[in-house]
Amino acid sequence: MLTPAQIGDFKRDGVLRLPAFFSTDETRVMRSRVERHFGVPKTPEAWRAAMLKTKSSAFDEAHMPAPTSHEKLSALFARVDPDVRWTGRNEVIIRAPEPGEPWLGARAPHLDFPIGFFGAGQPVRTLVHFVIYLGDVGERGGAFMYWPGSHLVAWDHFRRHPLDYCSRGERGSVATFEIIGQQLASLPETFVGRAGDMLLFHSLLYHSGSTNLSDQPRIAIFGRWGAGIDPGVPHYDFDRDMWSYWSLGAAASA
Ligand SMILES: O=C(O)CCC(=O)C(=O)O
Repeated sequence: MLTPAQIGDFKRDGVLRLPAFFSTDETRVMRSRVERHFGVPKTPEAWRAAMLKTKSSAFDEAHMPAPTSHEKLSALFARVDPDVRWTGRNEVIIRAPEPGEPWLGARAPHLDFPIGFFGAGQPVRTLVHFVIYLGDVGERGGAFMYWPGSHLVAWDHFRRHPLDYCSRGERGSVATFEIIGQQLASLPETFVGRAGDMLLFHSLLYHSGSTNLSDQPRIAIFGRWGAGIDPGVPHYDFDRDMWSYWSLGAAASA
């Protein structure tokens, strides 16, 4: 399920596109559940109003595919790393339709720190994140944007400034994201895709949501997954080789 070429791409770019990973039927069911959660809005205005009234975070995680329960996704994650007992969270993220508004591109480039979102649960050394589209997403339709190779730049930054990871020192996250952003040589790429497509991305990838100028909501499921760690154990020792925390594809080559 993961070829050596895919593993090489993932290590270099920090992303792996998996078109049509979820079937049309499965995707349709997930999407209609999300739409029902928001009261089945029919227009861009109705979507924007529904999103002010209804929290995405209240959408039941049991209705989202997880590496701990969804057969095909579990098999994929076992290929990524057979030694990890996958721990993490999923959430629905919608980018409301704003037709007629100016194009603002990447809205808030950042990388995900495993704090807050995981609540008071077990700390997680996040490894693999994903975006699953529950509808077709075109250019300027609220696509996920990312900087290929930025996970390597971020690792190098945290090697020199380990306290910046999860903002444990003096620098706040916004300043850290700005400094990392200035070091990036690549331009952002846009994840244009179809319903059912999934993009796996390294947990240190620099990324952003973008403006949705279409008349449809961009509905996606985001997952942030990794290895549970004991409280007090550092997420990473950035002096190590970043891939020493992975046995990426070990099962594939076994
Ligand atoms: O909605 C998106 O495309 C991006 C969301 C995001 O960057 C995040 O939640 O970390």
